[in-house]
Amino acid sequence: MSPRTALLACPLCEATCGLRVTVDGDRVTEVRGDPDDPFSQGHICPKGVAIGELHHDPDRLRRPVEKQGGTWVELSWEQALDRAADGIRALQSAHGPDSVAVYQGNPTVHNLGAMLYGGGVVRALRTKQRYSATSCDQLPHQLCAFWMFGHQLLVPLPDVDRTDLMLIFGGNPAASNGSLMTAPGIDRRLRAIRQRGGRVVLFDPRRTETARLCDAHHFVRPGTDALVLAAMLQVLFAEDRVRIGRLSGLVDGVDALADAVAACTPERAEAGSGVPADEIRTLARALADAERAVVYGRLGVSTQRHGVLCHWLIGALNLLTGHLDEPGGAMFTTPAVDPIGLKLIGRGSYGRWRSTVRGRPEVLGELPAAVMAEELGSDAVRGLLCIAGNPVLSTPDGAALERSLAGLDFMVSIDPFVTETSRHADLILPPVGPLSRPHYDVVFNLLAVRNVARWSEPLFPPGPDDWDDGRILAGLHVRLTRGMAQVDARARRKAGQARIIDLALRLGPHGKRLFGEGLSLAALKQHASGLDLGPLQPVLPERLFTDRIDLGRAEVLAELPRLLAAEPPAGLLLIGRRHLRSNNSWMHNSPSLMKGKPRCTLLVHPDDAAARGLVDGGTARVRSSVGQVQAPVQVSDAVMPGVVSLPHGFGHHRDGVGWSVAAAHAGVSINDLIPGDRLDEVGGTAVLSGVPVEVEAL
Ligand SMILES: Nc1nc2c(c(=O)[nH]1)N[C@H]1C(S)=C(S)[C@@H](COP(=O)(O)OP(=O)(O)OC[C@H]3O[C@@H](n4cnc5c(=O)[nH]c(N)nc54)[C@H](O)[C@@H]3O)O[C@H]1N2
Ligand SMILES: Nc1nc2c(c(=O)[nH]1)N[C@H]1C(S)=C(S)[C@@H](COP(=O)(O)OP(=O)(O)OC[C@H]3O[C@@H](n4cnc5c(=O)[nH]c(N)nc54)[C@H](O)[C@@H]3O)O[C@H]1N2
Ligand code: SF4
Ligand SMILES: [Mo]
Repeated sequence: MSPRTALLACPLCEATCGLRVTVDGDRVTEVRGDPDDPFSQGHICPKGVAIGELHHDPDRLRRPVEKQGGTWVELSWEQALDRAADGIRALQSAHGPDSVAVYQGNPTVHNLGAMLYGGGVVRALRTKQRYSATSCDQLPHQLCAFWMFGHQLLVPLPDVDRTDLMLIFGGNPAASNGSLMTAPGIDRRLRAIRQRGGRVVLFDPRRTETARLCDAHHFVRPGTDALVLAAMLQVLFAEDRVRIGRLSGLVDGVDALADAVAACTPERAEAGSGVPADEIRTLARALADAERAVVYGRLGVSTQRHGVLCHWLIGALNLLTGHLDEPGGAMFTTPAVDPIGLKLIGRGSYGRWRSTVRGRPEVLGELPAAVMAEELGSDAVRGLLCIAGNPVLSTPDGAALERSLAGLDFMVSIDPFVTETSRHADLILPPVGPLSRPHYDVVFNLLAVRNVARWSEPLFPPGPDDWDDGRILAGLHVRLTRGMAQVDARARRKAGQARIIDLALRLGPHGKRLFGEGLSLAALKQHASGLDLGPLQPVLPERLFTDRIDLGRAEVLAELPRLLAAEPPAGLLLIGRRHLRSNNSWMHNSPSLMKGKPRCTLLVHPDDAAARGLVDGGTARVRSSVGQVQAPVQVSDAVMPGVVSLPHGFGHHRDGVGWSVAAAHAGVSINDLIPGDRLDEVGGTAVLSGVPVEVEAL
């Protein structure tokens, strides 16, 4: 057979690049960016290039396996799903629905089958023990969206392609490829801001890869961004520069916000954060004066003690300078498949139940991942269903979580690999590789900086025994709810996911409805490289789920006096970092991505290194309140004095892990240092950044 070329969207990160994949027989021989994709315009990163390696990875499980006497034994899908459902139901009938926990990891949102069928399984479990990567990630964005606009998915996105001034807090798009702004080729898009005479300013405790693309970079002490943001608002109020514009009739709570930030002058913010007061003042005025400007905050300001407060203040800055829902500002999508309209996820909720040990409130239908180790270690919880997650490496106090997992009565992982987490399971249900499933980005088209749509067919059609996440989850759902043969049948029909997307496209804002012009799956398939539906459009007030936008929410603003009163932490503060050639914990098994120097190193500022006798290439012991690790030292003035940095997602040395390449680059897990007791008091997000540590030379 001669080589063929296929077009598909990369499902590996939020950028959703179009790929052009060359295939010879059943092997991928080359992957390039698709130059005809109107959104990604040929952009590709090393992970996209390696997607064939991931798909063909010999360590990827091909069939379900069960642990029998310490070894993994293959089962048929029917046997495996029966045993999974029986095990879960047995625990729940003996100990109640909450005795089985569920954790959903990050790849679920990159996976059409998991998006369409995961919710049903979670609901069928009827458990309050629900967890996901959200509470180690974007929860503050969603909680602010829920409280400000009435729906957790109404997350404002920076209109990077039209803005003239962009302030970035705690994001490193040059490494992450952009997050909560699906914007393939983000480097080019940021450069374009400067080429059209605009400015990009970065706030980060590390001078990152993104700093090179910016006009200015400011070190900010970890966890103190809210001071800088509050001070910008203080300047706007003190200098009478608030101009809401078109939405002014809708906004409440402005006086309460003004009172809350009044004490936070730029000088006070400088003392706490290290960001110069003059610069805070200048940037606040520039935001107020610019016709097109936006403040954007990401993971570094989400996974910190004041994550919700940070995102609240960012939202307020965009709104009060007239840049919310305006071109070049913070905007919303009008997605062709609208998960809000489809009610794939509810509007949001808060405090409907509490965790059993610490009494932490449910937030957006989940308990914080930071309490998972203690909840799963308590008598209340006996079992776990883990869907596309590796919480042992990605949630706080991973070592404690491992002890809890080891003590469970029953555990099922839906995962293609034997990971640090799934090695504790009784059953592993492995979905097909990324090139054997259909794809539509239900989530990331909602979060994109343009309105776009793209459908991908499976490149290697799955065989009868190759199940994707949708089929696995539907099969489990049927067994958990007993009977309902028609649901089972739907799951088996290969066109199931395509049909749902077709209907969703027709019913969506660009849709054909039942007759007439507009989008359907057939129409979308005419655009093999994806369809551009134009720049973001203003959608407020129509898309609001509240009558008014209230900036004065008491439990959020009450955090400001606490922050102002807080003592600056002594000693070194630990932050994380991402690398272009990795993806959380699970892409360290690709030989081409792992080439080059070891990456799991501790970055230390030269002054801090000298004070501790640490030398470049030497080994350091890093100790926190919950654990210690040893890592090679990399002395670098790119980190702020007083700050050290270790990447997350490493620690593959654990026994029995099925990742042979990753095990050879094991590294250590930063989450063995991160305690579970530090949470954002409002949202419950884990504090992954700014953790106090001691570092000594070995
Ligand atoms: N200290 C620290 N901790 C962090 C972070 C940090 O910056 N610092 N980042 C946090 C963030 S942002 C996130 S999103 C979380 C991620 O947390 P998790 O989602 O728990 O972890 P991942 O490492 O993404 O692991 C994903 C798992 O899914 C499996 N997988 C991959 N593709 C598929 C698929 O298509 N289907 C199924 N069923 N399984 C699949 C992989 O093999 C892997 O085991 O980590 C968080 N943890
Ligand atoms: N290559 C690669 N790409 C990825 C991933 C990956 O693991 N590897 N993960 C994907 C996922 S799941 C996500 S959620 C996104 C995340 O996307 P980003 O948020 O862009 O990713 P990070 O690189 O973690 O950027 C966070 C930045 O915050 C900084 N920071 C830490 N603490 C603070 C603080 O207190 N204040 C401020 N201002 N900054 C702080 C860190 O130094 C870091 O540069 O990336 C996605 N893309
Ligand atoms: S940037 Fe993201 S979507 Fe694009 S090729 Fe890389 S991993 Fe895939
Ligand atoms: Mo994430």
